[in-house]
Amino acid sequence: MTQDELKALVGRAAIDHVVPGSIVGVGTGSTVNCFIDELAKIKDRIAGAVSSSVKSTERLVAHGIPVFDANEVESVPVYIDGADEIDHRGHMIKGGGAALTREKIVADLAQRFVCIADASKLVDTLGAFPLPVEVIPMARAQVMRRLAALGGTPRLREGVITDNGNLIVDVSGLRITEPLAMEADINQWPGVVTVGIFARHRASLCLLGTPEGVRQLN
Ligand code: ABF
Repeated sequence: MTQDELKALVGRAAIDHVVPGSIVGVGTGSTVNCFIDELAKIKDRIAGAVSSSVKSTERLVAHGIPVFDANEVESVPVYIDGADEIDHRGHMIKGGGAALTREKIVADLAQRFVCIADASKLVDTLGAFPLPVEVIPMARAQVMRRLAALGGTPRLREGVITDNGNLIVDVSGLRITEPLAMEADINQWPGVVTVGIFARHRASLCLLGTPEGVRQLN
């Protein structure tokens, strides 16, 4: 099966985790786009969605799915989102789609986080994928110096401004053996909006698309 076929497979499988009548938390990326297209087929059985990006909002609206502002809901039963990497404990690197801040906001509203990913995303240790960090423009140089001091190679993601008007720095060369600690450390640097380590908001369940079918990791 191609990677796109694996994404479609898990996009379909995630529908089983949607609570009827609820507002669904919806992530960002090509795998989530498969989920959104499947969600459209049952849109009469849900109240709507809370979205993690302008791109996902546009796709949801195009399907006629009501999109609620995050401030209109106290919580959602489930958040469905992809990942750039996920380890065996559900810790993730996210942000390849530059939506990490709103993704973490919606994940924080959710009772459960169901990650949907093709098998290529499963790793033993996070870090092969360059870690995205959303930063306030004024702090870019200082945050890059701090990331280099951690042993990484930071690079500004050229030509990208996030939905929140900020910059993205991608850090390669990190081996993230303590994701919870590193997330907490980088998060509190002045100028960091969000670091793309999802350890505090790790996935409750991962639906992994493999040639043998959908493998559930939790
Ligand atoms: C999103 O899922 C991002 O955090 C991450 O970059 C992306 C993975 O994209 P794709 O599903 O297209 O591989 O939540």
